[in-house]
Amino acid sequence: MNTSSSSLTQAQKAIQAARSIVIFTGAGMSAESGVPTFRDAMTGLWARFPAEALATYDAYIRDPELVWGWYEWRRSKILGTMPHAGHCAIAEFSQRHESAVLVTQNVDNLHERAGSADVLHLHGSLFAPRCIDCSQPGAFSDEHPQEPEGGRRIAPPRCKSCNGLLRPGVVWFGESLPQKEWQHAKVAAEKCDLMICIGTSGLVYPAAGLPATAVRNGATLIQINPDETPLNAIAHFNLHGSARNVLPKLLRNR
Ligand code: BV8
Ligand code: ZN
Repeated sequence: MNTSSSSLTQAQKAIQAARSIVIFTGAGMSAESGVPTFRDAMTGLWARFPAEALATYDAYIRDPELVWGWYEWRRSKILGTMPHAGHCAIAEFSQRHESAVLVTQNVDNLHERAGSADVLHLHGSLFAPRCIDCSQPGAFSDEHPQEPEGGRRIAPPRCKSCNGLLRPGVVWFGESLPQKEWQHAKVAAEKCDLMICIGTSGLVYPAAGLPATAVRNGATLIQINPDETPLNAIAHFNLHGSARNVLPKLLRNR
């Protein structure tokens, strides 16, 4: 980890002094569990599409089998992985700091499987399919689909109430974020005195605006990311390392 021990110590002191903490995670949080990030190249059946082009309502309506197959491939990859030490460090920290708010852009369930509760999913979840017509929640037939690495086209299941197609329970580009989760996350960012931002490229709005909201309202911002992002300019601490390596050191006994 190329994080200077002094910046790590200073960041630990800032956490110790904080009274209201928000933890904000992006796809880089799940990378070391083997879940591809949105920046990673698309593979197999979807290699010719940028993720942003597939993660839309129009793409789904145009080719439901291609898009449902992509989400089932992603769901199968997530079910085949485990949360890593960084997810566990966040879960243990939240148990010691009940007022800490965990906000994620991720659609996987790794925070929950590490023991975090009340996770605010701003971009929905792969594990909550619903009917595209009547919004009735759907259920998966098999808990762990074994999808081939290159993926395959899959006909989406049908709604039990109106026979409409099921859609993934995620927020697609061009769709609004879930109001309750978004309002809660926005107020938490406005009111916190420290935000820890892990594994996000800071490119997808409105979620990507949360760190700036926190800083504008006087909070200290700690960023954990091996790469530079637009957040480097506003973070008080840029810990250039990975989620799995940095989080256990940063949050240990804090
Ligand atoms: C909205 C679910 C408006 C789906 C996702 C045209 C029309 C409409 C809207 C727009 C438009 N143009 C722009 C917009 C706004 C748009 C947007 O921001 N687009 C971007 C591309 C510019 N936003 C939206 O559309 C949002 N809705 O604006 O609605 C509206 C208002 C009113 C009424 C109607 C509409 C909805 C955005 C949500 C999209 N859905 N996910 C799915 O998963 O398939 S977002 C998706 O991309 C992911 O969930 C993820 O959140 C995001 C990618 O961001 P990151 O999480 O940051 O991940 P990324 O891969 O980018 O970066 C990973 C980072 O981790 C990197 O920095 C890397 O260095 C780091 N890393 C890597 N390894 C590690 C690590 N860090 C730590 N440790 C490691 N080991
Ligand atoms: Zn229906």
